[in-house]
Amino acid sequence: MTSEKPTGEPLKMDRRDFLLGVAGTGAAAMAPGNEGGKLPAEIAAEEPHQHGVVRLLLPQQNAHRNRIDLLGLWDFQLDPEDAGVSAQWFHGLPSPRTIAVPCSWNDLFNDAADYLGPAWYFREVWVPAAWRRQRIFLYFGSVNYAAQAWINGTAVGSHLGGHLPFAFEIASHLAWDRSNLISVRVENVQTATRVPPGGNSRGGLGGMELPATSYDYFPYAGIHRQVQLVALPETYIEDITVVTSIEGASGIVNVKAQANAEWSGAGKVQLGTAGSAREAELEFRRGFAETTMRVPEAVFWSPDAPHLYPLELTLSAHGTLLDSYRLDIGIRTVEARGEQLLLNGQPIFLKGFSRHEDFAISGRGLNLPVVVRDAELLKWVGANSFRTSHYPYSPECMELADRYGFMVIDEIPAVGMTFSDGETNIQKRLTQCLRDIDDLIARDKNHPSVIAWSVANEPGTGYSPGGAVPKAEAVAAGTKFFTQLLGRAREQDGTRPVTFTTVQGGPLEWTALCDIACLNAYFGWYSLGGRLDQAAQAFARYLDHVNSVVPKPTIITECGAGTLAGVHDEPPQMWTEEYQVEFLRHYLEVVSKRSFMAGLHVWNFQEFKTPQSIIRPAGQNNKGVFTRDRRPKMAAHFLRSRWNRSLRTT
Ligand code: GCB
Repeated sequence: MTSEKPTGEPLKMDRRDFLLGVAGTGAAAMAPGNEGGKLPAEIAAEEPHQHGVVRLLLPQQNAHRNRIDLLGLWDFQLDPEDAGVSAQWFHGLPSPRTIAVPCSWNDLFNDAADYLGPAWYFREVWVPAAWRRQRIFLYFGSVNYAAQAWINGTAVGSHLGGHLPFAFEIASHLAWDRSNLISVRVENVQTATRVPPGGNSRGGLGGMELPATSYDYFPYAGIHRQVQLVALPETYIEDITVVTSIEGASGIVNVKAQANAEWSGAGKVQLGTAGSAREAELEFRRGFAETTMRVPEAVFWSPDAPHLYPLELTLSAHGTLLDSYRLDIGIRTVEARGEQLLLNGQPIFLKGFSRHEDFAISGRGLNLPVVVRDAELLKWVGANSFRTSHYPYSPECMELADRYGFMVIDEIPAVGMTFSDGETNIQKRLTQCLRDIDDLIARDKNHPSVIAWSVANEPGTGYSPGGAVPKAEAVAAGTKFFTQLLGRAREQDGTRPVTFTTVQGGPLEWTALCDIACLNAYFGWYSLGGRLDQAAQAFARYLDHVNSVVPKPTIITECGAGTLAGVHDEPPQMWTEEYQVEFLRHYLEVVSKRSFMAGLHVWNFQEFKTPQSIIRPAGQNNKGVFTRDRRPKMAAHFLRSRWNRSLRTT
């Protein structure tokens, strides 16, 4: 067992330590999750490359842009022998069954429950003749993890990494007099150099979990979000960046726009609704234009008043509109200053959850009713914030956060980063993380709800006594890694704080590189279980220690206790609903007494699926305050009574 010392030493007896203690390391490569179909050796050895990827603005439909949703029923086939490419399955699948898109495949088919190897999606689509002179793209909102696409048998591109959008340009491969065949090969093989890494140098989870991962959520695989054919005009808006500031009662809105092909010409920005709209002219030179607008007596975006202004950007030539794009923007500022987090210049306290995109049957697939229900429940319970642990959430979820007024810590899928398995692996993960942060910021930078970027969850040194890499070396490798990754986030967006969430007792050298200290804490669960008074004292010492080393605004980004819904006891025992309430009561008490605390996110909003193991009953992490089907436990009522009191109240 670990001891509680107010130092930088590891304090958390987490499930990794627990399992490693039982099972030792090194079993992950042989783990059952990697057997669900012989894994192609080349995937394990050499990561396929990403090619042909185009970044688009979130597709929308208007007089100049069009899209065809490809959601629905597709043909589907597992490819455990990885025979599909050589057998040319991109022309048609030999013995398909039917799958829903979007959806994870794991909860649909009994024989695919733990399968993460290659699988094929296939369907036909007609492209309207009216699109002939347009730029045409095949767009995916998220495919987990590696995707390769073919149109009519021709490879059009490949992409690595789940949870973020990508597109391939396809017009030259399309047929106009017949239907087109789309096929997509998807796999989510767990390897040490992916993000998140699978069975990695740390031994993953000791090979005792099914499927073997190095993280505590189910590695759902499949086409998880929108798939669309997108038609854009020859000259189109490639990117828009909106940055807002405040001067007295006025909002200042800076708009930067990018047109494709270094286009030069005229454009316009319209801000606000008809009647009260303001306009500014844009002059594009070599594809770039910028303007700044003032909104007197602006309504600033905040959780209490999440006011959005419609912004429309247009391109035109000789009086003819070429393209337009519409965004809803919020005017607000966010800043980490001293030990406070400021929204519109006022100290703010985040109340809410770290979450998961997770639901029975649809898995990690976009499930719009659940997206809406979750926003409603967050409001009901009095939350004003959440973190997109442990990966970017759907664009629809982010849109709702803008509308409902949730302040979001937006995170890339960098869970389980370690620094003891050699420079080559570390560099490969860094390459993927840099790509992820670029793509995340490109996708979400115009959401007023996003108040911080998180570049990782719970990185660890990966050090083990007797291992090849001394601890100091691993810490130094992590420092180098996070200096680069946080630096990249700041380079892409200088207007939001950047951070990552630190594992209890993790190296504070790394936390010091962040603008906000984000801490995950499990005193009273993984250590000092059942002894909540001692746990609260240890937690308080830990917070004060971190603050003495990193005197910055501090947020508890995770704290929670496993809880079986409907199980009660007095006095509270671990796993009972009473214990979860008392656990949270103790944490709120400690946090409320510290002025440097800028928020608390409970782990987790809802119960979620995770690999099967001896510490996760029925393959589920039970720390949810709501059950997996979103029914409140006692703790949800407790939080509601605390959080609805006032914004500042913890
Ligand atoms: C953590 C992880 C999260 C786990 C949680 C737990 O620190 O960030 O992914 O699910 O602990 O319940 O152990």
